[in-house]
Amino acid sequence: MRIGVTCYPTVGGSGVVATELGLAMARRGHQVHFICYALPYRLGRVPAGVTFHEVTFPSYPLFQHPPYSLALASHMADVAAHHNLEVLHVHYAIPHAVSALLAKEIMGGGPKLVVTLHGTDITVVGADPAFLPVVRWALDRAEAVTAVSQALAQETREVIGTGREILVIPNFVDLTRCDPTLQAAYRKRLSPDGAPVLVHASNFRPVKRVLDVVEVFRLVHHHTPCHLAMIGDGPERPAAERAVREAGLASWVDFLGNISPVEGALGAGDVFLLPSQEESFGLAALEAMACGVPVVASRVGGLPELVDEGRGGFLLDCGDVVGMARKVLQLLQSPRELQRQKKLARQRASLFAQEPIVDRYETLYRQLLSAP
Ligand code: GMT
Repeated sequence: MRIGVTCYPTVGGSGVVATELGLAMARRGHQVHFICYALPYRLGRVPAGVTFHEVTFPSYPLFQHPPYSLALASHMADVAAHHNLEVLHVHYAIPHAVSALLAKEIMGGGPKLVVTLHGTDITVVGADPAFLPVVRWALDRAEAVTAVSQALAQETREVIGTGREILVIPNFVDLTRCDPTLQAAYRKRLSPDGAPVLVHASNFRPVKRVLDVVEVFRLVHHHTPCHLAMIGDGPERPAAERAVREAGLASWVDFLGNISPVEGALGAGDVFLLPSQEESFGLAALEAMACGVPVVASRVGGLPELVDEGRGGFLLDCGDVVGMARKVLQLLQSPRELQRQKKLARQRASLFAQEPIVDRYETLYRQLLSAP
């Protein structure tokens, strides 16, 4: 098949899923064309079967807000026509789904459109009256809409008010990305004294509640010496750094920024913390579990579909930092139980292994192409 893919190329779960899916399709012999404003960060060296098309647009003094959606639509139409694309798969509805529909209109048909919803494109941005009508319009017209969890599909029906079919295809993980040598190197760096390591990874946006991460860590550290690795970057990082300093814990915490590959530091942890306010799926938690790191997270969105309570992960109410700290302490204070949970985390993650889930997208593409 000839497949176009559009996603945000920045560090983040939707871009990771889009890129890994596109790469997996290319390994299966399909022609994959990424159409984005920059090279997706997971793409690295562009392999055989994959082509990257950069969306560029001129600046003009009149454009206080550059009309990226229009440039993207033009680019999509051009690439789709020139490479005879059969499927255009866009990740994150805004503005990609709308640009894709415009491209199809320009072409008078064009490729079948698949829109994958990732979370905040519905729950935060899509729900905003500034975008809601255009998101509903686009979802109702795409040939297929998928969501990364049942919770997100349900929320889409409620928030967007669409009655259309939404296929749930969970996110996946490549279990072979874990690298024990790299993990051991990170472990030495993060914990030279051998004390346990808590780890968090996110885009440090307000919904991730990184201050809760720091507070859970502070409470745990009060009872037992331990380290904290903070992976990622974003608007809440300065506040988190300040909180760590004010708690007098700076020498116990490493802010690692956006590192690649992420699995080295993730896998060096004993417990992964994800106290988010919203999480349609929680890809970072799945990546941690795949490296054998049990998760303590909030019971929100799609996390209960990923975390099997008590078997490699634990869910608490959002904001319950005391409960989260208690859970982490229980794990750290019982080395045998911690080892058992590490094994269970890896087992649970294997249910989200890449290839069977890529099969489901491939089947969807084929069904769309064989439909009249
Ligand atoms: O948090 C965001 O807005 C970023 C977004 C993304 O582009 O990575 O994250 C969402 O998509 C991920 C991949 O499907 C999910 O694992 C995250 O749970 C989801 N984030 C939220 O729902 C807050």
